[in-house]
Amino acid sequence: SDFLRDTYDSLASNPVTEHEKFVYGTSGFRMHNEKLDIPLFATCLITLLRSIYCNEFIGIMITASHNPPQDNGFKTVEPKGEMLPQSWEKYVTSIANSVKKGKFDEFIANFLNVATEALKETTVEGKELKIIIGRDTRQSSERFSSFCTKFFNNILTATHEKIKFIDYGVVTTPQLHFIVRKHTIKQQTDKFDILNEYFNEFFQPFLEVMSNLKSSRFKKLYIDCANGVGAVQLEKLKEIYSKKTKQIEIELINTDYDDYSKLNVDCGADFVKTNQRLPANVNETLAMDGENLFCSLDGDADRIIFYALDANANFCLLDGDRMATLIGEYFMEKTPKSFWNDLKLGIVQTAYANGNSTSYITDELKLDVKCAKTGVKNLHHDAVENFDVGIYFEANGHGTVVFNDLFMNKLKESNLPELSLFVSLINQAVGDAITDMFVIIAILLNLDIDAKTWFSKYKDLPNRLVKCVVPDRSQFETFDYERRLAKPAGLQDAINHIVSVNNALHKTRSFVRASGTEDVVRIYAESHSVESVEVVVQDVLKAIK
Ligand code: NG1
Ligand code: ZN
Repeated sequence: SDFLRDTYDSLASNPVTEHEKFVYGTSGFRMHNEKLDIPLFATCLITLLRSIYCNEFIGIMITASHNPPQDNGFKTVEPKGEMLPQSWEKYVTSIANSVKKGKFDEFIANFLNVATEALKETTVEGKELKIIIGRDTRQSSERFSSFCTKFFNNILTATHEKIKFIDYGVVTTPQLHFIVRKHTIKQQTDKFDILNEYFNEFFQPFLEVMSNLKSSRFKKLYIDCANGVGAVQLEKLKEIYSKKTKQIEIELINTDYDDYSKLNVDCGADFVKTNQRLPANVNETLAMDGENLFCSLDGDADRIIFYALDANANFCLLDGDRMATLIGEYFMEKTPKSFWNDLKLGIVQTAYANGNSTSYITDELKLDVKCAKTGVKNLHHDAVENFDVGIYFEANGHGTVVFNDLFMNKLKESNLPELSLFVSLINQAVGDAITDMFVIIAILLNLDIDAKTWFSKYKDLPNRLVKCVVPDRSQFETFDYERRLAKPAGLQDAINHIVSVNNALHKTRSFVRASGTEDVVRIYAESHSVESVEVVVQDVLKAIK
């Protein structure tokens, strides 16, 4: 059609992306917003194909999560709320890289090839295309969202195909996953009232948890919204919350999403985890007071980090490892041992999990622990595969819990009302900062512990995560869940040597892997002392260069 041709020509002649190589990675496309027009075009096209293939709603989320304000990105969402299957990533990558000036015919030929391969075993006729979009609060998100609207409306007029296109506007990433799944499960084609749906599912049980409490050790909950979409949604929830309960007062901080330049700047989950310090606008004295509870969301509200200051104003980081172990402990606490006779409860982590959290899980909680490759879709998969109740978190605060029918049936048969209510707080589809927050607060209240007691369960090993720019990060190939390098030749031996000479207390670990989201390799090290960590990191850096 004319629309396709005109769009193609204008995209292909943009000098900014002339020599750019696009990759749809673990978190979709993600880069500076000025380079994203072609990736968006490719995302729309793959969404069309995927929607034909699945014959159900497919979602597009416009966000770059914790990245700086000028970045943006896109990822597609499957009918049941999962992410695009890995086997399709190469299709969308290939479409994006085939947009080249004066090569429209080649582009079309490539697209038809991709479509033929992707849609083999599928019939195209008679399918209604069903597409849902949502976006975060970034300045460029609105422009990208308008493009999607224009794109799908033009497909509609050009082909006279039946198309259902729903724009949910500014929503969190987990809300978009949730709503796509809702459309699929309920087979509904009309737009939902998202707040109402989400509220009924997760917020209602949380209010019930609160109303079952006789008293609360917390007076106030401070939520750092990273100046992003979390604030938009939590402002609405807060209004309902304050009418229903007086138990814990909620204060939202860093809510300035109208000032685009503030997103994720000096605040939010990624800032807190990386810098191990309080975000902007959190007062030190308040953070030392055990009657207050603090957490930070990231820019699209799929990650959360809790924290406190101890009596000496030392920072106590309560990250993904801490949430996973707390949830594991809670399940053990609230069930008789015999409950698990024919059920498996376990925790999935990545190589970035602190070694002492792993020891705590095996030695103290006596639970199974599995290591997965970086990226929540890998953790999610391994949790479902290995356990009846699988708790999974990346150290950076992204994760959730998944259950199978075996567990749900056993729970129904057992008389465990408190655990049943707790289970209904969990968003199984995807890691969700807002529902994870409900989950953690419910546990702390029910176990009657404050953040510092939670922090004292085990001691993190000193650790560091650094980036290193290399000429070609694709030269770094890993195995053993990214804990060891197969290539470049010799580097793993060098790392082994560095670790072994610094391993007096048998706590030292270090590994190197290529980032999937940035053009760098990451070096992680942990050891019994800060000094030892520093030596290992510096020596590994030298070995790489
Ligand atoms: P990469 O850049 O591949 O290390 C980062 C995070 C992941 C995950 C993805 C997706 C670390 C060390 N890595 O991946 O945990 O969140 O981004 O956003 O935190
Ligand atoms: Zn995020």
